Formats: sequence, structure tokens, C-alpha cells
Amino acid sequence: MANTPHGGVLKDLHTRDAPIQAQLRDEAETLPYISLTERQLCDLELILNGAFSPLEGFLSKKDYDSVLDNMRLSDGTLWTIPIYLDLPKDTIDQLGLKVGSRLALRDPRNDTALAILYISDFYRPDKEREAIKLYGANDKAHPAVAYLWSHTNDTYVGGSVQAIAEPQHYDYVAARRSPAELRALFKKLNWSRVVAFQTRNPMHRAHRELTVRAARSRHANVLIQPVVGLTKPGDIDHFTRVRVYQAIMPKYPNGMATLSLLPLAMRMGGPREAVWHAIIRKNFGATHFIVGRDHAGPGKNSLGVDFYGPYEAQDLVLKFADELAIEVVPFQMLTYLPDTDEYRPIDEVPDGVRTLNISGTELRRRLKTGAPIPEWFSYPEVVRILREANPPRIKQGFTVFLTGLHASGKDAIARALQVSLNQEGGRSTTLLLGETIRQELSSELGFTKRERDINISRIGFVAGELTRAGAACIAAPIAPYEDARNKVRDTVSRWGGFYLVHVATPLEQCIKNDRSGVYKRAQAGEIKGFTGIDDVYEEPSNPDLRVDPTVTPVSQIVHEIVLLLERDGYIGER
Ligand code: PPS
Repeated sequence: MANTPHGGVLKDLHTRDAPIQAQLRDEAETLPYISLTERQLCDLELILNGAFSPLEGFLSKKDYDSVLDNMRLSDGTLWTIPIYLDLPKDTIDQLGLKVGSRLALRDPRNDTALAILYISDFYRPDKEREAIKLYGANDKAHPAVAYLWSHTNDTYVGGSVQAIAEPQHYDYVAARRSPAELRALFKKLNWSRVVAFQTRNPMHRAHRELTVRAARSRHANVLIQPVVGLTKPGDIDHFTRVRVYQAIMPKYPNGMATLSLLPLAMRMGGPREAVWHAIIRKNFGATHFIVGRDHAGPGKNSLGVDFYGPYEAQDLVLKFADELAIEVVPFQMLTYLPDTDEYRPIDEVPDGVRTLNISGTELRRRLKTGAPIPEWFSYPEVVRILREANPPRIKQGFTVFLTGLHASGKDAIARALQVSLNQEGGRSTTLLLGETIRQELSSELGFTKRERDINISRIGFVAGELTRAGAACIAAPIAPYEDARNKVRDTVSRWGGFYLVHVATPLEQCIKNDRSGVYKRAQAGEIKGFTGIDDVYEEPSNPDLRVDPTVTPVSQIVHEIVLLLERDGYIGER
């Protein structure tokens, strides 16, 4: 038998409202509406399918205060993370929303009406109090506190919801299961004891060992239920992680474990979040829940100290053990013992026995550099998926951005570099000469500062996309403004390498080089605002390379750039 839902009844609002769904859908077309934020969408999905039982909507002020102060809803039910609908005051005024109004809640991705909210109250939160009560500190190093100040609107709206539709997903659809579906599966499989495992990270051998140990100790089956909603900024994307989970499932004995994805928006709230996770797993029917070291931990605060103690989350969940009615399976970190080729909880390792570990940071380093990841740590299938998603530098894209005056020789360098990179092979190389971009992408633009900024930003966008796709991009516009060049660096660096090369040919030489006569026309006042004549060129303050083709031959300049790329691992031995 699956575990009893929190509060006694599974609040599956889809089932409850199925008889009036068509009516609600018609009504939604006549109502004021809002498009949900990503976090609100995650929250609503889990309210509607009962994963947040006993909630039937967004918290009223009374419940919100009670959750903040006592970790309970106002009726006394244990509940640790407040689920509210935050809206801008302007939207509330524009839509004319009042207590008693009905508001359609739409999916931002496809505009579908998912639910109707019956508004019970509006309230303005004290964000500082919320941060301190919920997360222990008003410190923006905490991702949820940062989110509270930068993304959360100032008015919270409470009220119950009625279900119209489930949010449509297009990825890993078969692996997403609602509480009702998972409960039905447990029944079909005859699983009466299920230990749930929460994760927002890729799984390796240690995780497989940990879950099997938990199953063995509780005579249970295993539910791997990773979060695919919102996790900690900087985490590995859920597409990669789900492929990893799918690769690890065959490592369990047949029939022992199942994988189901959870579209939860995590808050990284440590102890409070661990209790919330336990409640959610109970609603999905799990009877046991693994809580490890630093569960849902946000990392370090602005003073460099961990927000929560390593076992604070375990302690809080254990404190509420009876009330939660889901058995917590506390876990120490597992570590590898090479001499006996086994994993053991760190507190069970006899003195003097050798252990091995690869930290998250070390793993990321090895993925980045292509350094080996041993089989004792992870499965080759998992490593292959992670490597695909984190290609080493040699397979990543990069952009070489040449900036300089007209006729400085940057086009000749760009062309020669393209040939040299084609000779190197391994990537397709794209040339974005100033002139080409002006014809193909920016033909309607002139040369005011604003128009030049737009032009450079377009180049940045294209260079970023090419870099992301693993190509080599060589751009050679004048790009006279430091600020615009820095923005390109920011855009491209998100995806791969970026090198700013200042082609610092003296103006007199550029004028000599110029066979099209534009400098002469600019000097004669026939062209206005010409860079170097009557318009500014801001010299790059910190280029990766500064070159002057009047003193260094193009072949040597290309070689200097190649040396930079080789130094950083973008080219070289494959
Ligand atoms: S910018 O500032 O980066 O947007 O300029 P860019 O797109 O690279 O300029 C491309 C070519 O436009 C010609 N041109 C001018 N350049 C500077 N100032 C003015 N007012 C101007 N009017 C036309 C210039 O010949 C640039 O050529 P290249 O060969 O690309 O340097």
C-alpha cells in the first residue's frame, strides 16, 4: 500500500474538477488572466496534481504567516515552505482584481489556461522577515533570497484554484508521473515499501550504492525522483541529468527501482526544504525518504560560511518524524575503499583504511579538461553522457574578435586566420567581416553610436550562437566602443572562448592603406562621423592581444593568435 497523503487525502484537483472542466475552460476565456512565471508554473503543476497536498491553492496571509512563524499551516498541519502567487501591484490594478475575483492562470509557454484562481486575499510581504524566517539570513548569496529580491513581485495573492489542464511537457514525457500515476504503479508492481531518493545532480556509483543500501536496510523498493523543475543556478541542465538517470537505471537489479521526474521549483532551503521534500514524497506514495548530508543546501553565505550545518536538515526531518509519517532514512556520505573495491558510509570506515573521493569541483575540472574519470567513481555510460554535454576545450567553439580602424588590416588578418584554422580542421570557421555584416544583417543601420551598438550586438549574438554550436568565429568590425565590445565578450564567453585582438595600426597608415578613398572624403567633410577622423575609437584597455601589421607580418600575427588558442586548449592534439 502506498503511504497516506499528507493531511489524509490526495488533493488531486484534476480528478476533483474533471466534471466541470469544460465549463471552467469556457469561463477562463472570459476572465482576466496572468501568465505564470517559471517558478509559479512549477508550483501550480504540483498544487493541481496533489503533490502539495493538503494545499488546494496559494497561501492566504494567515497561512503564510503561520508557515513562516511555526512551519505549519494555520490549521496546524506541518508545512515548511510557503507557496504564494506573487504579482506586481500594477497588474492587480490594471486587471481590476479584488477579493472574490476569479483569475485565469495561463502557461507562459503556450498560453493555455491551466487553472482558475478564486482570490481570497492580497498581502504585501516583509521580504526581510521572509528571508530570515525561511532561509535563516537576509543574504543574497542564498539563491532563494536573491530570487526573492530580484524576481519576486511585491504583492502576494492567496486563494483556491480549480484545475483546467495539466501543463504540457515535451521532454521525457513518459518519465513524468503524477502522485496518482505513481501510486497506481506501486499498486500494480505490488510495492508496499518504497524508499524515495531526491537529487538535483548527476548520479554516480556512490548514489546507486546508497539507494541500494537504503532499500536493503528497509526491505523496500527504490524510487529515484530527481528534480527537473528549477534547481540551484549553475546546476547541470535537467536534459543531461535525465539521460544520466536513464543510463543508471539498468544498474539496479531488475524490478528493484523506478525513475520518475519531479517538476519542483527548489528553494535550496536546507532543513525546511528537507521537510517539504519528505511531505511531497509522502504524497507520491513513498513510505521512506533518504535524507543525506547537507540536503538541499545552498552552499556558502557571503562570509564564506555554510548557510546550514551538514546534518541540520536530517535533524529537522527526524524531529518531525512521527508527524510526517514517512520514515526518514538518514545517510552519511559514502566513500570508496580502493583496497576492497567497495563503497561505505564515511563513519563506518575503519581507521587507517585508504579512501578515495572525487568532489563535484574536481569532477567538473576533469570534464572540462578531458582528464580521465575512473570506473570506481562512475559508470562509463554516465561519463559518456556528461562528456557529451561538457565537451573539452578542443571540441568547444570560440570567437576571435578583431577590432580596429577601417583599413587597419583586420580583414586580411581575419582571412589569413580563417585559412589557418581550416588547415587545422575539426571545426567549421565563419568569417564575419564588418562589410559583410553591414550588407547581410545591418543594412538599415547608419553610424550613430546607437546604430553601431546595435550592429555590434548583432555580431555578438551571431558569434555567441556559432560558439555555442562549437564553431570557430572570426569577427572583424571596427567596434569603436569598449562597452559594446565587453558585452560581446560576456555573450560569447557563456558558450566558449573569446579573444579580443586590437589591430592597432596607426591612423596615418590606415589612411595610406585605404584605396577606397573614404578617409579622404571624411577629411573633406563629405562623410560625417567617420571613425578616426571626426568620430571616436576607444582603444581596448585590456585586449588579449595587441598587434600592429605595420611592424609584424600577418603570418606572425596569425601565429600569435594560434598560440593563444593552443595555450587554452582550443586547438592542438585531438
Ligand atoms: S561599426 O562601428 O563597428 O559598426 O562599423 P563597421 O560596421 O565595422 O563598419 C563597416 C564599414 O563601414 C564603412 N563606413 C564607416 N566606418 C566608420 N565610420 C563611418 N561613419 C562609416 N561610414 C561607412 C567603413 O568603410 C567600414 O569598413 P571596414 O572595412 O569594415 O573597416
